[in-house]
Amino acid sequence: MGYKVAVIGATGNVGREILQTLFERNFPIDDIVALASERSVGREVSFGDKKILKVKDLAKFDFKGWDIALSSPGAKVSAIHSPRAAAAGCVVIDNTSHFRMEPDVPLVVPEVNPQAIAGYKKRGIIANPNCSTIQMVVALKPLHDLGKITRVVVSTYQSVSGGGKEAMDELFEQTRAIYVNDAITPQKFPKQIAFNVIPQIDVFMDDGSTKEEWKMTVETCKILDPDIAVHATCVRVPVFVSHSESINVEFARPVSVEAATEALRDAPGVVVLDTREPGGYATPIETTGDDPVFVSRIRKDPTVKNGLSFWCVADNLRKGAALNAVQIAEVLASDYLKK
Ligand code: 2RA
Repeated sequence: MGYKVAVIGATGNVGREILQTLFERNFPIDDIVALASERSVGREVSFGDKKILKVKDLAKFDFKGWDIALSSPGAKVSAIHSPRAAAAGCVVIDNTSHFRMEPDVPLVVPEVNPQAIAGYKKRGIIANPNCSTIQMVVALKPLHDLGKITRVVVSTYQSVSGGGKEAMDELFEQTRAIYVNDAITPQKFPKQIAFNVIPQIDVFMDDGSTKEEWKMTVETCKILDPDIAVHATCVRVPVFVSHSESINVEFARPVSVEAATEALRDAPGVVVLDTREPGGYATPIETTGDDPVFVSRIRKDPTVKNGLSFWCVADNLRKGAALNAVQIAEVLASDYLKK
């Protein structure tokens, strides 16, 4: 016996990846529906190799009798429809930023805080964290268990797919325009993204940081430990898929490179790729389409008392979004909504 599953925002980058991930992981499904805004109604999306789903109108959909919704439309759409689905008895795994910091909504990365899933009973909603946070906390968790992390300084190199399909099209179009000498007018990004890097993701906050940077700080504290200080600089780079991060960690206790490497090798969801020779590290190209969080370049930071630095790469559409949401659904199904 399986579940009745709704995928909201089914035509977007993450929605399509959720459908693919549910299929690949053989999630027990009795019925599946693809939902999106009115303008996408009737469009077709694939569920696995053989099944095509015709998109239905989210605004008119009645969630009564549906078990789980995996939702990734915009935050404003989620604000309306996630509580509506939850009120009808359908547990929502919400991939937008809207509910993440609400105290009665669990924010979950299954490798880090699966116990928090139980909190879904309060609102019927579980929030999926931001992509850049997810991959970082998967790597930080075994290190925190080892030496108690006190401070993290992270710089990100985020792919354009984090900004949606239009952002990917903009990188493609700008790259083409440069080769044929056409004019470039940035639209989705604040500056030219092709052959460039942009130190701004999301809007600016009052303190000069951006909202993406703020998310990395507050979400890490909510998921992993409220006492960890996190300072982030988030940068968009002309890469289509997979985010990279340079992460510097300070511990309460000394942690050797060997112990950190061993803990990371043993950690769920982490693959260590670190041979200290040319090419002996992960890059976005070869991690795209893969599930794990890849960790490379693990080394001592001799400028602080107990410091380590490392490099971390993951497919932002999979572990950073769809896979994490499906993993939450798997725990929900096996531990809370048994059929
Ligand atoms: C980005 N983190 O990469 C965002 C997507 N959630 O733009």
